[in-house]
Formats: sequence, C-alpha cells, structure tokens
Amino acid sequence: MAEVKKAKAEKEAKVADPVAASIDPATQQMLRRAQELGIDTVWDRAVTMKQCNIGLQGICCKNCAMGPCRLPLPKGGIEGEDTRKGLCGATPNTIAARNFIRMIAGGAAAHSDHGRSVAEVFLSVARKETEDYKIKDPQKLMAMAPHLGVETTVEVDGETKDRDLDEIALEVAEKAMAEWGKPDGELEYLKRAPKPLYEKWVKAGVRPRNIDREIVEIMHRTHMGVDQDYKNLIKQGTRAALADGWGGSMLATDLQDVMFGTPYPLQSEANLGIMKEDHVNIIVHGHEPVLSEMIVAAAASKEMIDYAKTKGAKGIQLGGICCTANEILQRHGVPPAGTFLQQELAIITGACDAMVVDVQCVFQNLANVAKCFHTKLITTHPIARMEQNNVEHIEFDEHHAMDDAKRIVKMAIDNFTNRGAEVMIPRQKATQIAGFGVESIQYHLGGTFRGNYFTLNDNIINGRIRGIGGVVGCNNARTRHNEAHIAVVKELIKNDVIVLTTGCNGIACAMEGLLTPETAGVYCGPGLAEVCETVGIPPVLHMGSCVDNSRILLAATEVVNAGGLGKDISDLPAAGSAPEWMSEKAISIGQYFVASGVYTVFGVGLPVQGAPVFQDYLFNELENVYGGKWDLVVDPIEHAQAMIAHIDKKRKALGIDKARERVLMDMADRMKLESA
Ligand code: SF4
Ligand code: MSK
Repeated sequence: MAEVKKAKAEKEAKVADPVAASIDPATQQMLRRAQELGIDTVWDRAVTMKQCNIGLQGICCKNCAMGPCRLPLPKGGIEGEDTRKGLCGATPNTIAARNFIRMIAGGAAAHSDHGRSVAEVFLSVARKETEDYKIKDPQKLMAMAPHLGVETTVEVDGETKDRDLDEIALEVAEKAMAEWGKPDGELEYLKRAPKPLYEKWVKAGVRPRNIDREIVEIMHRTHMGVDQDYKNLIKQGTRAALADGWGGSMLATDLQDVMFGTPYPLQSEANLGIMKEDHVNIIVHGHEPVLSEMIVAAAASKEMIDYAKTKGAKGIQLGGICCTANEILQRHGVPPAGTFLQQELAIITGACDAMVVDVQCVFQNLANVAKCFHTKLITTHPIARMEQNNVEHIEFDEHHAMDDAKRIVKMAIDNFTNRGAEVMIPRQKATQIAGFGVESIQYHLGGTFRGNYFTLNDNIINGRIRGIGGVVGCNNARTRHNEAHIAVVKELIKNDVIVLTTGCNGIACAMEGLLTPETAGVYCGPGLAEVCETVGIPPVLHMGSCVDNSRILLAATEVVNAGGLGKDISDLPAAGSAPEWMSEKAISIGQYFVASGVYTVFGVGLPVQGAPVFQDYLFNELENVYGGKWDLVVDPIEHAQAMIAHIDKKRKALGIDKARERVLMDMADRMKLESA
C-alpha cells in the first residue's frame, strides 16, 4: 500500500501545479484539463526536465569536438586568479562572451530575416508583381524615405514637385533590400538616433556595415580559435544587435506600417476566452504578419463567412498567440488568445479548428497536442516545418497570397464539423486598448494642434510622470506565468512611471486589464493617473510586436528631440525591462537597448553569471561606452525598484528631481502650506 502511495505521489509530482504555474485562472483551468486528459504541456515538462546549472551560467563551450568544456565556478567562489580553462585554454570570459553573442546572432537573425521577408514582399508591391498587397500608408512611406536617402521631391524647371509615389516605393524597396548586404558604408537608419548617440557608436567603432555581415561575423569570431577577448567579442555583439534594432527590426516595422497601415489605438480583448464555441476558431501564431494580414482579410470576406454558416457555425473567430497576434491586434483589433506559454492551451480548449503558424516561438509539441484533438496544425513558412506527420504544410507565397489564405481558412471551416463533444473554453477575457506607436503617442500627448512630444516632456519635467519604463519580452516556463510581468508593470505605474510595452508583456498586461484608461485610477500614482485621465490613455501603452521595440527606440528619440530632458537617450529618466525573457531575440534586444543608452534589467537569470569579469563588463563598464548597461534582478518588485532608482538618478542629473518632490506633496503637506 505504501508503495502504491509513493508511486502515486511521484506520478503526481511529475506534473506542474497549475496555481504555481500561472497567475491566470484561464491558464490554470486549461492546465488542469490537460492533466486530466493525460496531455503534457510545457509546464509539466519543466517539472521533469532539470536545467543544466553550468549551461545556465554561460560557461559550457561546445564550439569544437574536443568539448563540451564545462567550467563550473569552484564551490565557495574564486579566490585569487581564476584558472579555469577549456582544452584550448578558453577562459570563462571568452566562453560566456562567445555564447552570449551567439545568442545575439540568433536573435538579430530572427528579427532581421523577418524584416527581409517583409522587404521582399514590399519589393514585389513596388514592382507591381502582386495584387494582394498595396501601399496602405503612403504618408509613412514618405516619412521613412528620407531616412534611406530617398528623395521625395524633385526639381522641375526650378520648381519643387512631389515625386511619383511608385518611383519612391521602388527606390525605398531597393535601398531597404541593400541594407542586408551592401558592400560599403553603414546602415542608413543609424542617423535616426540622437546625434550624441551616433557619435558614441562612431567612437566605439560599432556602426553596423550591413545586417547579414554582422551576424555572419559573429559566427566566424566565435568559431574555435578566433576571437578570444571578451571586450572585442561583445563589440561585435553590439554591432549585430544595433543591426537588429536600428536595422532589421526597424525596417520590418516601417515597411509593415507602409503596407498594412500604421497602428492607431483601437479596442479589443485578450485571453483564451476570446474563442467562441459556436464559431470557427482560427488561431494564428508566430511573428510575420505577411500571411496573417491575408488571413484577416479572408476570414472577414462574405464568401468565407457564408461558407462557415453552411457548416453550422455562426461566423469565424480569429485569434492570435505571440507576436503575430500583436501584429493583427494593433492593425485590426483581432484579439490575442494568449501569450507564448498558452499556445498549447488554445488547442486544449478543443475549439481550435486550425492553428496556423509561421516563424519563431512555436512549440514543436503543438503537433503532439493537436493529435489529441481535431485541430489542423498548418505550417506556412518554407524555413519552419515540423517532422510530425499530422502537420499540414501550405507554403505561403506573396504572389498568390489571398488564394493561400482562403485555402487555409476554408480548411479550418471544413474542420469545424469534426470537433469532439468536449469543448471547454475558459470564460476569462479582458478588454484592452492597443495600437500605440510613435505617431499616436505624438497625437495623444500633443493634441491635434500640437502634435509633438512637448506635452509628454512637460509632464516628465513637472514630475507628474516620473519616467518611462519599456517592459517587454517573453514568458519563461521556469517562472510563474505572467507573475513578474504584472508585478513589475504595476509597481512602475504605481510609482508614476508610464510603461511602453511590446511582445508577450503586452499580451500579459492586456489579460490583466492594464491596457485601459480606467486602469489609471486604480493602479497608478497620482501624477500618472492625472495625465492618463486627462488625455484618456492607458498608463501602459501597447506598442506592438518584438520587432516593434524599434518603435520604443524612436519614441525615446522623439522625447530627446522635443527638448528639456537632455541630449541623448541615456540622459532620459527611462529604463528597460524583460522580466520573463526566454528567447535569443530578447538578448539581442537587450544589447541594442544597452548600446542605445538604456539601463536594461532582465529577470529569470542571465547566462553570464559563471564569468564574473565578463558579467561586470556588461553590468558596469558598458555604461562608460554607451550610457546604458545590463542588470539582473529576479524579484519583480526589486526589479521595478531598480528601474525607478535609475530613473530618479537621471531626474537628479537633469535637475528635475525637485519638481517631482513638489508634485508628490500629499494632502497634509498642502494643508500645511495653505495654513502657513
Ligand atoms: Fe573546449 Fe576550446 Fe573546443 Fe570550446 S573551443 S569546446 S573551450 S576546446
Ligand atoms: S513572441 S520572442 S515569446 S515576446 Fe514575440 Fe513572446 Fe518573446 Fe516570442
């Protein structure tokens, strides 16, 4: 009997505790259901799969077949000289720096290859090779063209005239494509940064030459026996990261806005409760909006809705996971069904008729989960297929984009009648306002007649807004789902720090109901609440997907340009955060934020802890070069407080700390003053 009890306890211990796994009741409910059905999810696998402590600290090298060489920190720490070395003599600093910048290469490649795909579609549009995509926002095209060195006017007989839009589009497309592989020069967008920042990059010798080259060079330098100086290695990491933030990602964002429309605030919902039992549910997941834009159009077409009705459905409900969700949310109001960690759960509802995936952050286990239900799992990207035989591959091509999208939507509709009896959709969903960007912040905080960043700056200078927090990034199954995201953001807004969010943090905040103007009165400090209530914006502004972190860089640049808050991004009372990061893209984003002058705090852990000298270089010395630096603070309240301390330090340096002290007088102080 005792044996049976023990076996049972062990068996039970091998699955995750739903309440410990997530703060979200919908997630907990679906996790319980998965366990009842005997389907494992990422959280259960996190219980059974132990992490390697040496890999976690960044000090395992497998860059050649004499390794893996593992250099654990001695028990009790290092006394005297650090004598650890691999077979070739590589030090912990070299190994950790090589691993770190290989992560940057992976992240920068993912973002930038996404950007390249968008640029290729845009080139097809400019060449008029596709009917399905158009230039939706010519103003954005005109705004981005000069940054690529493309003229928007032409002199004719001494008169300045607007250039033909088609001509501009073609030149922009060609110039954009060249950013990935031009033989000379530097990335065109670098000069969009504040001048002092650009000059720092010149001085440090880190201006990216072209996007592909910087990524390839990381792979060369980190090959066995090449670069063996952690400072020189991170310099190359910086080049590749800047090629991501001020290159591939920024081009992706701009060209997506030109083709699909620049986002403006709109209302939507978030969480698994957006799925509908009586509708055909299609979940799009991944990152590139090129296909999902077409799916949105196809699913909204009368032809497809009528077809869905012939199958007994009331309509078609689209939803998203990860950043494809954010892309179609910000432009069309399509609601996200959840964050990165909820992808398996969307299928476990039993109501997902098709899950359509493209690239990045897609679990291979989706195929195993889909086998347990009627869900069609469809891969669409030539570079991202799955080995399991229940996965359909419909390769998407911009030349017949709408046909592909209709085929996929039709497949989902046809599958509606195959649903099993057991559908369980959690009730939870929250309202959100999303779709903020550089342009809409300008409009909202500047007003119709004063469309600029002066009002935002005024409110920072007078202390109503203490500073700006960019809180972004993934979920990580090694930490409680969404807990740190929400705790960090709530602590920031409570302390009058306005939050700009992207990626899965944006979805987490939406699920928690933090993306509504009404939130301000509940969670914000008095200064931020007053601004949000006056202007009618949420205290947390959802700026889009992972590539849209470039919007945060440009918003920060606009704040610098509006004046009164220093001359560079590093002067601003601002800080960055990724409380639950997991992807290589997060490391690339972190490095380009740091190299753009931002104090950037990560949660979870960083794979540099086993190389204290390299870690110190990232956490302290980089600040002397770029004005920004890395930090690691796992506890979410301490994490937010570290950001606030940095913001206060910058306020003091700007001489605006006194203004804030005045603003934060409480009622007793006021009464004292009045009676004096
Ligand atoms: Fe070991 Fe050096 Fe080979 Fe890395 S490159 S696995 S440290 S011998
Ligand atoms: S999707 S990279 S889990 S934010 Fe962009 Fe979310 Fe991180 Fe993927």
